[in-house]
Amino acid sequence: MKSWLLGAERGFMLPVQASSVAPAVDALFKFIFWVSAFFFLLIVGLMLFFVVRFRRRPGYQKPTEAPSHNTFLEITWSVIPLVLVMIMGFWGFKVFLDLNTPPANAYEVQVTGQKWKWLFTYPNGHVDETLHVPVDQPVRLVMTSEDVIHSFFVPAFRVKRDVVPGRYTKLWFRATKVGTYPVFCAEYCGTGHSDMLTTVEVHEPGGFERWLEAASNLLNTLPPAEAGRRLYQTRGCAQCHSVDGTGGIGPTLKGLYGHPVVLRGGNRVTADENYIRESILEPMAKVVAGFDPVMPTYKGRLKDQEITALVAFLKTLASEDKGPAEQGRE
Ligand code: HEC
Ligand SMILES: [Cu+2]
Repeated sequence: MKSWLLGAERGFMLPVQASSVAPAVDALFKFIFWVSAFFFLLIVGLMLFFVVRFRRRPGYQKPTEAPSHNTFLEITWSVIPLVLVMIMGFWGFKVFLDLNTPPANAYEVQVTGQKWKWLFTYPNGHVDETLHVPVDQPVRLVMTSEDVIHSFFVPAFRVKRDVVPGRYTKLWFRATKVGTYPVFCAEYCGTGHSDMLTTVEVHEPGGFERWLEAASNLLNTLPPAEAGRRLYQTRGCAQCHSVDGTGGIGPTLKGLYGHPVVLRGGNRVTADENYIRESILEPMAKVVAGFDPVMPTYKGRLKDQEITALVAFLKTLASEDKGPAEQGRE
């Protein structure tokens, strides 16, 4: 299990409070919890006590008839719960409004949910699989899904919202503590649902801008093969393709470059630069034998320079020894 799931950054009972709304959500939660616990113990405790105390015993005498009602008692047990429920209602409404009213100057990040990962698109076009945000600045997420309903949940921020195909849902928060916190999908969305984990990285002042600058200039600051490795990790390839010879939804990329590939229908091609480029842009054009044509096209989603970097990365994996899962390859 990842260290941030078990690490020191945990509160007692609830996760650490890392956003501006977290204390208010927790206070309300604790109020409702302890009121419920108190009345549960009071009612169940009295019930058990009366069952034992007034059980039928030898020498049982028929009790005198009970009064049909008691106005004072009835008003008391109606007004006290009414007041408590109204407190919960008004308090809840106030917190609800805070949770749903982003400040006007919020920094906006687009979120895409898809089976089974999150993609975060920053205003400058950079796409990442982890969410990075500056500390102490309101951030507004505009979220949508490519396939089924997902739910974006950051326990440390106490925010959660459904991410729905064909429409935008919004959510905002202001992170108050620098650190790394888990992000979950909280809506069962298929086999890979439990893998739909990522993190939100809260940067110290200035750190966010530095990170965005470096991450966006990946291709200019790193050697192509290294940039390709990053792209392989951040653009979803790793979800389906291993680089160590093990199997997956797609063929392993280990030992692919420069080797012959058997296609569906029996044809053979050599995996050169053009074949790899075509596989990324038009996955349906040549489907590898033994695999389903489920790879999404990256046309319009990867720049030429990025594809070149990916090819450079695949070249570094062109080893001679083949793993057991290198189906359709000789
Ligand atoms: C949803 C799963 C999925 C994702 C994501 C995905 N692929 Fe694929 N990929 C496949 C499958 C399945 C095949 C085999 C069927 C086919 O050829 O279309 C494949 C085939 C390929 C091939 C040809 C492999 C061979 O052995 O001939 C290459 C190269 C490739 N993918 C690269 C990539 C790269 C690079 C990315 C990320 C930018 C990526 N894929 C993302 C599923 C995926
Ligand atoms: Cu999901």
